[in-house]
Amino acid sequence: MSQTIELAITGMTCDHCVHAVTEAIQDVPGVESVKVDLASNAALVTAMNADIEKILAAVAEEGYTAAVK
Ligand SMILES: [Cu+2]
Repeated sequence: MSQTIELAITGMTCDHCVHAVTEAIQDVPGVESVKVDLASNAALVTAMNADIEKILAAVAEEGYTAAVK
């Protein structure tokens, strides 16, 4: 079943960052949707059997830090 994961993202400063984080998370297998919000430094991810560690690693690869809220 699909789950909703709330992430706190640190390091984002502009829309480019939002785009980079969105793309990185979207590429993780199982991820269905991503909504990244710059103002609250948060990401709402809907995923089906996705590996959360992989989502966190994908964000880290882009140079940002993600943590499950
Ligand atoms: Cu930026």
